[in-house]
Amino acid sequence: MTRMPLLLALGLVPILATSACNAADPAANGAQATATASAAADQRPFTATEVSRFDQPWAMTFLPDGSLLVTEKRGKLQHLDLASGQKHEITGVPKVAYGGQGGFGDIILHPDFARNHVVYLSYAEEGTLDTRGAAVARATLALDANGAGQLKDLKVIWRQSPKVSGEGHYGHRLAFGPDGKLWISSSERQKFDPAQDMGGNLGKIIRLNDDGSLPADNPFASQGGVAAQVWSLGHRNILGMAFDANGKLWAHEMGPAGGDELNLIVRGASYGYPIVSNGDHYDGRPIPDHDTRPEFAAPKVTWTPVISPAGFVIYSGSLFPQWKGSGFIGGLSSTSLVRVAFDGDSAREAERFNMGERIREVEQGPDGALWLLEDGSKARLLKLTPKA
Ligand SMILES: [Ca+2]
Ligand SMILES: [Ca+2]
Repeated sequence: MTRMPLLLALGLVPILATSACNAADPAANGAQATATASAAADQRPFTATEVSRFDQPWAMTFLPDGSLLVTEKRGKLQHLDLASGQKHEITGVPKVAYGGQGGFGDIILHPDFARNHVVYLSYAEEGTLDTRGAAVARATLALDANGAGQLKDLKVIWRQSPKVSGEGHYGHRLAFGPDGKLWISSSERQKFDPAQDMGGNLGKIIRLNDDGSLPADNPFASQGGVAAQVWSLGHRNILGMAFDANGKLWAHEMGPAGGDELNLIVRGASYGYPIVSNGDHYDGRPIPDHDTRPEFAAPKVTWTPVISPAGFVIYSGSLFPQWKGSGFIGGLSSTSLVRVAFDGDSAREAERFNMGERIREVEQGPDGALWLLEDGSKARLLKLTPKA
């Protein structure tokens, strides 16, 4: 049986996303919103087709042959051949500390993967005395002819320091920059002050050489210790980083109660947390807003109510030519896909699509389609293509 009739028999495809009102756009509020909603079905620019399902997927990346690697939070790495629909588990993965927000995290390819087959993966790692921390490993991916395979020569090249209690805010998003360096988001583990403490690497964006060694030109290299890994500080929980066509790094982060952020990441800058945030603590205690402390880099976009950003691509394909250069952010609590438009060093939310489910991960496929992973068990892998 081919894949499509099976899916049709299950009544699973295709599903259509609806355009949602942009809360930041006054024109979309009130009576006008009702008229907009009825017209929305005709204005949806894409069709979303279910391709597969995963158990608590967290991240995905495309291989040069067009197949897909997907991490699942409980600790599995899946390889999906999109042509045949065959799914195989990759063995040789590290043991993950599954629980809360922790488990298997990101997976990305070395820039020279086609030649060296090197992948990078992040995960929550158990420590001593009920502590945990994010870890990043590199390994060689050895695929069999049938699409199964294993990770070989796995080596941990970075760890969060210190390991602390709790199961939140690991961050551990990975990206390669146009500089050939490995970039890691290291969130603050819900411990607040470590984001400003250069004696640890929590609440920072980290920049390493591809083998995990320290670049000599990092902004705090002369301080030594873990500070030498740090590119920027004062971050809360970063679940998405992307480089634009000009080589600028953009990262979003979850605010506390309010104050989700999109930041342009500048060498050596502090982004203010937990001293300033446009949100407040969950227990109601206020946090001064960004504009009270101009010495901290202010967000380019801030969201209250929050979108809960997870996953991020800056689109460079041609299948959606109108979106070239736009950023796409998955929304967890907002169950949405958010399009961000950039203008030099500024950015704004340009569009928001209601997806009806929490969106965990966003990728661009080799043919320029947008791919989404929903969050949770039985989460769908969705392919977004232009509406015919
Ligand atoms: Ca990815
Ligand atoms: Ca901030």
